[in-house]
Formats: sequence, structure tokens, C-alpha cells
Amino acid sequence: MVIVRGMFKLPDLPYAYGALEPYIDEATMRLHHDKHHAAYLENLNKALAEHPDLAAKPIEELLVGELPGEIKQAVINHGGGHFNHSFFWESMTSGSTKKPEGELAEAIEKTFGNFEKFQEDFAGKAMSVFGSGWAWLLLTPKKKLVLKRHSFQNPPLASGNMPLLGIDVWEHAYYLKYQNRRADYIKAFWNVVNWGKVEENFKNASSGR
Ligand code: MN3
Repeated sequence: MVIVRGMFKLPDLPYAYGALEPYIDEATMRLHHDKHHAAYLENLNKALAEHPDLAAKPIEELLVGELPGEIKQAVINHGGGHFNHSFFWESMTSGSTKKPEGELAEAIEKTFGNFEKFQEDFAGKAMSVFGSGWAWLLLTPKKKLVLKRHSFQNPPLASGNMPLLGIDVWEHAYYLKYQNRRADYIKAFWNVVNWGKVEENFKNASSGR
């Protein structure tokens, strides 16, 4: 367990560091979780040190609420980093079913044509992130599925969209194993997607929770 000082705590991974091998290697997971995610938290807690009222809020609420000007960008960067990574860990599993089922599968087919086309479009979005950022499958307030690129750690909640699935394409997420081959990392990601979790996200977002 990694100890981070301050109100926001680093959640443990919901699986062992090596559980996503060979697709995402243990060394990357250790560094990514214990160092990168922890650093976002350290910096978020530092930014909120003088704002205990804000530090007591759930991260989702903090990211969509009003923020004092002097800490706003720090909360977007580091609070976004905390939210995005917490979400990302939960979106992966060693026991991936490799494809969605039920209503989510239907919605994906309706929006993108078929699952393979969705994978292609999602990968295209992730490939087209210039520099550091994320690609997201989101449910809009009008309950439409959309793919979006987000630079840096800009969190997906701000515009009222609900995140269903995201991929971290910062180099720290893949460079140890894949070096500059981002496309190979994205291809490998499909082997570890926790579709049960994505379906749960879709159900909650669809019912407005
Ligand atoms: Mn990352």
C-alpha cells in the first residue's frame, strides 16, 4: 500500500500488479500506479491544503463544482489525474470477456455499425491524441455514445458527459514495454478491458446516476 499525505487517498489496484501481463506489464503498472497516480494525489492534496471544505468532497463533485481561481488549474490537472487513473484501473481485468454484451453492445452497434468498427474508431481517437492525453467513450447528457480526445488530464466529467471507457495514452502508460509503438499498446488494451465494469458504467450513466 502506498501512503499519500492528505485527504485524498490512493486506491489499491483491484488486482495484482502483474495481473494484466503480457498485455500491460508489471513494471509499468507499478510505476504508473505507485509513482504517477500517487504524484497526482500528492499534488492535489497540496493544492487543497488550505481548502479543507473542498478536500472533503468526492472527487467527482470537486471536478464539476466551482473552484477558487488560484487552485482551479491544479485541481483540473491533479484531481483530473486522480479521477482518470482511478477510473482506468477499474476498467481493466485479467478476465476480460473481450466484448460487451446486452444494452451496451446494442448501443455500440447502433452508434458505430458494429463492435469492430467501434474498436477501430476508438483506436483512431487514441492514436490521434497529440502529446499526452486520453481517449474516451462517453455518454452525453442526451444519452448518445461519443468518442472524445482529452489533452493532459482534463477530466471527462466537466461537460456533463459520463465516462464509460478510457485509455491513457501518456507515454508513461506504455513506453517501458511498447516504446513508441502506441498502436500496439492500444491493440493489447482490448485484451484487458473489463466489459462488465463498462456495462455497469453505461447502466448508471443511462439512468442518470
Ligand atoms: Mn497515466
